[in-house]
Amino acid sequence: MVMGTRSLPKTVVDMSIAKPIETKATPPVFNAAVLSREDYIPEQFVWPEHEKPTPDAHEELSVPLIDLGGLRSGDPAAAAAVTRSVAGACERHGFFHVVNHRIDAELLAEAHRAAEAFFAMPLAAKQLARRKPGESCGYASSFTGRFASKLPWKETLSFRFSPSPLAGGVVRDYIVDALGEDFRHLGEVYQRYCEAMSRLSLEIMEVLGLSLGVGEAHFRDFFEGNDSIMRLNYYPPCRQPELTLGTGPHCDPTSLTILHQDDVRGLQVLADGRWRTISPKPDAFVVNIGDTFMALSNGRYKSCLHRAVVNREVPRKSLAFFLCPATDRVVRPPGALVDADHPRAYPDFTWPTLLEFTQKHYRADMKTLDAFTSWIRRAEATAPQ
Ligand SMILES: O=C(O)CCC(=O)C(=O)O
Repeated sequence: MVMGTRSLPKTVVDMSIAKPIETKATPPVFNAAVLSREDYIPEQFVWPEHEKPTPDAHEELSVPLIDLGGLRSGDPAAAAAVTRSVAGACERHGFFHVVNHRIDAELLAEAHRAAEAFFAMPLAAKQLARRKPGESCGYASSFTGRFASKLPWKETLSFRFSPSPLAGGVVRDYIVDALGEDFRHLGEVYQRYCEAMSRLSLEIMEVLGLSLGVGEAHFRDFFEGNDSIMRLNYYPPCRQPELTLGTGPHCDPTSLTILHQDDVRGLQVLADGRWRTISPKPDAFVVNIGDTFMALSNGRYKSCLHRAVVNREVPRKSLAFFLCPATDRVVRPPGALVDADHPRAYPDFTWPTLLEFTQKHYRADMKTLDAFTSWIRRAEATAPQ
């Protein structure tokens, strides 16, 4: 996927915050079928001591369970309770569960089965959809990644989705183009799954708008023609899970993430200075705020550091839908969230610029938004008048 096609002004790159992230060293091929049976993992997958999984992180992070059915019931007391609890979670760490989401259980099961079937294929077959450098769409393993150290113990398949066919982002077509006619069914499954996720994310946007006091339509309208990303994560078992990570610590640069985990634990969130687990709940989606929504809320809602650990025994899968604005939408908080006590925390930007920043200049972490803000402000200050 080429989402961020606009070139950034290279002359104003501040190297103290925008580190070049391409590397010439050749990372090993991540062939899950082979690596998951090796007793010793290649050194590129060994994470530094301070980032290794912590044995005490099995403590559960308590996140509110948001019942969208209760909200739809029209009962004002139920609606007020939901928005209060969403606001509380988003101000603390940005994570919550949603249930009664109206996502068809058979579609969800089919999406997991399709992911399992894809990742079970031989490496050469998966590489037909291989992600190209600088793009965020396609099959990626450490072999195709941008880094040569702290490699994640996983494989992913990502694609773009937009509910506006004119914007491109038709999942079915992307999959058939990349993998061939035999994969039309896989394409159909994720086309339907992404359409359902897009509808659900707009419903959650209504809740977020209410919880921030700007009305249910504001963010829903903003994301109506979203240009989003879907990612299938597959974490093979690892004989030395205490040395590595499936997904390294990061904040999502996107707006809202809707994640469904299979029945294997692995998702951890850094809340109040400690890593804690969010265990799978088959009937629920894990939702979290990303950097772009943090900017839209003028910093009131948090985009929080999270990661995924792996285990010795079984593979783990997760399906992540990342809601992103249409590429020409200016990310700017509603006026009601800006006042003398709450001045603008971040400058205006568009999503492709932030995406390109995280793809080419900065490895997404908990400071992405601050680094991006300094970078934009510096660019503005040095731009010719
Ligand atoms: O697999 C998970 O539980 C987390 C995945 C994740 O954080 C990501 O794909 O960005």
